[in-house]
Amino acid sequence: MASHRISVKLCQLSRTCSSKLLQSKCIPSQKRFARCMNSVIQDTKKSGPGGPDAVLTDALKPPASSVTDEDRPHFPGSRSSWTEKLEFVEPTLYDGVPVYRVLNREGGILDSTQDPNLSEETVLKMYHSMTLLNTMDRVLYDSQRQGRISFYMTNYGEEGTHIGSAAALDLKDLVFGQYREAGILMWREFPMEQFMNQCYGNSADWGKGRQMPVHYGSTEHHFVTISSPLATQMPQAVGAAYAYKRARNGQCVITYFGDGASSEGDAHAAFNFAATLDCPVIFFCRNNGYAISTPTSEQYRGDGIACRGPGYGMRAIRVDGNDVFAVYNVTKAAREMCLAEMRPVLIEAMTYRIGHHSTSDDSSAYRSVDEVRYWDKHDHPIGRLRKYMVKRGWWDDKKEQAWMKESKQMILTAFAQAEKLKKPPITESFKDVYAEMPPHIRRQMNEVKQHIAKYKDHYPIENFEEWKE
Ligand SMILES: Cc1ncc(C[n+]2csc(CCOP(=O)(O)OP(=O)(O)O)c2C)c(N)n1
Ligand SMILES: [Mg+2]
Repeated sequence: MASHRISVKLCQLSRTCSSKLLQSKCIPSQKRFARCMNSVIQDTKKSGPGGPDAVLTDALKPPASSVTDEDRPHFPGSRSSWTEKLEFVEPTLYDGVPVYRVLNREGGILDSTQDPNLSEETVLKMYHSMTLLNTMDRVLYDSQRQGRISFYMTNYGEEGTHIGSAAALDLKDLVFGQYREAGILMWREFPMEQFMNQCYGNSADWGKGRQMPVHYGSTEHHFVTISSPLATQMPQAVGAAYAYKRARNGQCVITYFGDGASSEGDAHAAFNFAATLDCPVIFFCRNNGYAISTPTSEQYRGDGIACRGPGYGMRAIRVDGNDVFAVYNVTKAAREMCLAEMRPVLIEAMTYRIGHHSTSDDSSAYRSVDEVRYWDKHDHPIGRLRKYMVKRGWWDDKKEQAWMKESKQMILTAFAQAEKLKKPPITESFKDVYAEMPPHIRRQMNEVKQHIAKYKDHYPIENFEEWKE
């Protein structure tokens, strides 16, 4: 429950601060409020997230105040006090939500109370999943460059956010991803052949070749099919969480989204619906510094995404996304809170997108090679976990070499098989929207069939399976 306490504590910061100020019967000047907030953050740092915790206890208590209910404003929904000072709330009120971490850059545990104490088997699975994802990205990225698939998006640098969160969830928790979360599926053992089949859009693809590459989906893996329009998955996730709450099925919903997606109207609607309807949903923001070429400095003026949580009446936490154990701890705690209290939680995982946005992008046009190199060489989630494992005697160079060879082979075998398969029959694109095909869709399908039959020399029909009917 240590991880539970850190989240509760961090997200009660502003309430604690207000309660401290109320206790001293003062109306906060911004400076005083900022000082108070900083002292709370310092207390938090000192006592440690799981340590003895006066701040947390105070925060959870209603503020002891001589102000009676009669003295307070009675506006509907109001929970504040009166002031006779004309003061605007400054956006720079406090230093910012701190970044929770467990591992240092050398793979050492900073505070033993925060060590999730995962078994060797689990840590190995984490490492295998992160590196497999990394190797798969290299193979598929290169295959796009060679013209074998149409498009690809790598996950470089964000492996810690995927695997740390996936490992903390129950396998049946429902995932609504954005598009850069293949690691969740990797953890859930989505078959390697399926990754390949989907990117090739071949006849063995569970999505029947109807989606762009990387738009995976699997009912069996409780992973809703990716759709490209940003943030549309977020209100959908809230709706699913509301249904889960009503069904009392003991599962929660998680939705992933980027720093860019968080500016979409859908993100705000999702936050507010989740908070007001008390939905068991985890909002997991991968803040990787960029939305294609737009840096976060142009994306928002506030303190990132985490600070929006209290604005919507939602708990929030910021975590080092390159620290797989820290991500694991916060997601586990968020899941427990979601289900125990039927409330949403917002996680902002700080990370860095090492690759280009997609194969349609060239990031050298808007960021320096040195910036990218820093994250690749000095603060990489995989390197950090490897150092931890080496320290424990669980990993060494020999094992690394053997695993790299084995995993690359596994990927290349699946890749070669996928490439051999034909595309699904063209008629598949007209099916599965309606249980029974309506006449207008059937008419369109027949027109396409006649067109292709007439102009077959102009189409690579040999790459497609023949339609049956
Ligand atoms: C509604 C909508 N607007 C614009 C786009 C084009 N687009 C695709 S990805 C992207 C950037 C998203 O950035 P972010 O959410 O930070 O995710 P990241 O790519 O960094 O993982 C944009 C603008 C889109 N897909 N949908
Ligand atoms: Mg981004």
